[in-house]
Amino acid sequence: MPAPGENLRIDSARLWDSLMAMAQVGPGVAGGNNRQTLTDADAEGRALFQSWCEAAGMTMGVDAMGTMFATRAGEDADALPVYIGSHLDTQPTGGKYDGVLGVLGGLEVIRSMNDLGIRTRHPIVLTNWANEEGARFAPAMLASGVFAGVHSLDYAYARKDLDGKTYGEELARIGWKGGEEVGARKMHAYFEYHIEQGPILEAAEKTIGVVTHCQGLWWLEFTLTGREAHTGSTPMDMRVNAGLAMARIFEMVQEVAIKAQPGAVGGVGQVTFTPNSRNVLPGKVVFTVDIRSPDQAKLDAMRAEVEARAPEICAALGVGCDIEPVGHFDPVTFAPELVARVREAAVRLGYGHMDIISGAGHDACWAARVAPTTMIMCPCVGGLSHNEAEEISPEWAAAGADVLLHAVLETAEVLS
Ligand code: HGY
Ligand code: MN
Ligand code: MN
Repeated sequence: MPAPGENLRIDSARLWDSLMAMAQVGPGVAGGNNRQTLTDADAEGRALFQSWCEAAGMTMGVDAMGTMFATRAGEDADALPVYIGSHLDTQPTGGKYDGVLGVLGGLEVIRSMNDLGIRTRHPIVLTNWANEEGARFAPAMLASGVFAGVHSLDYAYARKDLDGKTYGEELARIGWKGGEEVGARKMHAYFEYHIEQGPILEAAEKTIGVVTHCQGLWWLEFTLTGREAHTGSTPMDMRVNAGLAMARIFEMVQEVAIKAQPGAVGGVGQVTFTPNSRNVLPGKVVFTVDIRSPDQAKLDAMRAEVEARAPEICAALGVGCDIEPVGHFDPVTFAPELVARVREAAVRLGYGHMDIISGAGHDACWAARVAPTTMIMCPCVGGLSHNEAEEISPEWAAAGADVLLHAVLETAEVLS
């Protein structure tokens, strides 16, 4: 299969225009986006994406988790499709590019193929995975996890947001509960293009990240039980202070992650106090510890230490401690033959590149369980992501989409 010519490139201006148009849907309060999964803003973004796919001559399928699959026909209808995917849902204070660049970069690949009249043997399917972020309904990568057989559909439908609404109810409410069986689709290969969400590529002045692996993750949900009491009139030696236990556990998680350097992270992004009143000691504190490492043994050891030490911290304060794993995947190794194809495309196109391990989790982590999978990354300014100030350059956006175009064409087998 001859490689595409080095001059074969996407339309950078059209890609950037699409990114800016999608950024208008579910705007944040500081220039980013709040297009959380299964909200009305998500529904609006889905409709816009579908209109663009249909204008590009694609046909849309939707599965029972709400994941969208837009198909560009191949010449051999029996050939398994080459999938391109990522996600349009965002964090509450998300950026304009996390996930969106991969979906709209894939759309630009299709648009460029249409402009050039390129025919491929394999069909190509562009995917918008539902609920990648896990911000509203934990865990992250929920829909791709059901697709890969990691979660059941019933488990996913029952996941609740902080208001007690379930995934299944909200999916039906926005009208995006599709009829396709989740996971029935088979893939020839899967490519995901994504911003790095970290500082490595920008610091190394490399335009393309050739993603060889993704670090593993545990999300451990803690429920601490104290005793509600007056913050003013309750003597210090009479307190059953779940908030203090939480603080000591945060400090311990930080210590465990620092001790596990290099190649480990640990922290907490979400806490809820009950009753969450300024002058009432919390009766209940719920938070999720997020620990990650590309090293399996290190990841398991961090989890074991956190789960051993937290109950001791709580016992010393008379606080109840319940720990429930609510998210997990082991470190992922992407398909070497696809990784090599991405690297060769970057060289052919003249883009500075380096091998990189993904710090963030992606739907590709679950796709890798069911098909040869790899990722392409571009830098982001200051390594900042999951922040409304997330920023990339049009040149970075286009470079990764060029590499995606080449890797997808080589894999889908160009006929003309
Ligand atoms: O949590 C993650 O790594 C991804 O942003 N869902
Ligand atoms: Mn993402
Ligand atoms: Mn994200």
